Amino acid sequence: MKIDAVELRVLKMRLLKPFRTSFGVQQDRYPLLVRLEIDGRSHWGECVAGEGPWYSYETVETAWSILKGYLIPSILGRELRDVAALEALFLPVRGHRMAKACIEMAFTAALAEAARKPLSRYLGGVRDRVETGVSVGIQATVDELLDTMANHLQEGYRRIKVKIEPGWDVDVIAAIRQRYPEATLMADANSAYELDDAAHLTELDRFGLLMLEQPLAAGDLVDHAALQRQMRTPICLDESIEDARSARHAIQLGACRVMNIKPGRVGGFAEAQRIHDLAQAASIPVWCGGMLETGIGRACNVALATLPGFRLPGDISASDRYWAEDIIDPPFTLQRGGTIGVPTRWGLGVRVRVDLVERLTVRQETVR
Ligand code: NPG
Repeated sequence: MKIDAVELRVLKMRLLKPFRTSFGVQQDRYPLLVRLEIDGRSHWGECVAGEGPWYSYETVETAWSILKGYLIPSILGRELRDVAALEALFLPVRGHRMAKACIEMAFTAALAEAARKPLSRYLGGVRDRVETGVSVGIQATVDELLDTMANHLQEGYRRIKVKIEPGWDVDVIAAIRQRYPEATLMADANSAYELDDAAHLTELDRFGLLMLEQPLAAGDLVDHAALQRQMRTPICLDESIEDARSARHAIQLGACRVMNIKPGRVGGFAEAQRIHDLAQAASIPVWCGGMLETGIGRACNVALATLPGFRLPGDISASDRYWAEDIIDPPFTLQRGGTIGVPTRWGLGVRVRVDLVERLTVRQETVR
């Protein structure tokens, strides 16, 4: 299979509600899309890099530059038998896994289509619907948070994740627990704490949280292991799991009891599967996180979440949790039991609304 051209686009999309984490507030999202041209057909992918280097060193700008300058030229016009061939050509580029992932995922969807399989089945998925949760940003007041939660629970979401940071943590979780003693609840700190905060974080143990996600710095597996030894609540790593190697190290050190795998963060489906397999072998449950994707990235996340080790609900909410209008048709909707249906069409499985993509585009370039 040969990639004849790659089109890069940045869209500007307004979130229905601003999303606040310990990094800051996000109102507009600028998704970077790629469109691979293979034998006259289009195959879309989405890069999850953010606007600034907060969650990761990668940004929309760095991804664009690395894609255009290095990754795309290394693959254009070459015969690529499989994903391993593509990965081998990307290997000399250090890091930049978000930039690599969007091409890898679009290419894998193209391979699935050529094999006449839905992406989920092509990856080895075993489910036709995936359980979803919802991630709730930091709110101005606890009452607002409780109201937002009430709405999401009523919509049918089964698991609620709340963002925490110093000053918005133990008391907030206590208030939620008082109102919703039974809710499946977890907290995500996005690296907002230090190991010195261990005694404070341990207070979270009394709330029966499903997990505490990424309390300490990305890459700090040693401190996470020390914290996990002190806490009953399972620690889940997200930013720290950059690739299969860091996943292996996290397991060896006992740095976590759960992993969040985002294919768009770790370099694509193949690396995500390797992490999944390592976690499976170590009996560590995994789930699929989200990066406020459009329907294109969401379709990739849904497909990955059908693998057997994805035993916990993901941050794969319905399109209408993020966007007034998603760029795919039909949009993802929340269905019975708080699940999302897995597309059954071959390849990516969703139709991209090219006219809408055109209208939202703020930057575009084709590399041949
Ligand atoms: O539902 O897509 C979603 C958002 C889930 O909380 C979520 N994502 O830290 O995992 C995270 C966080 C995030 C969003 C990180 C955007 C970076 C960018």
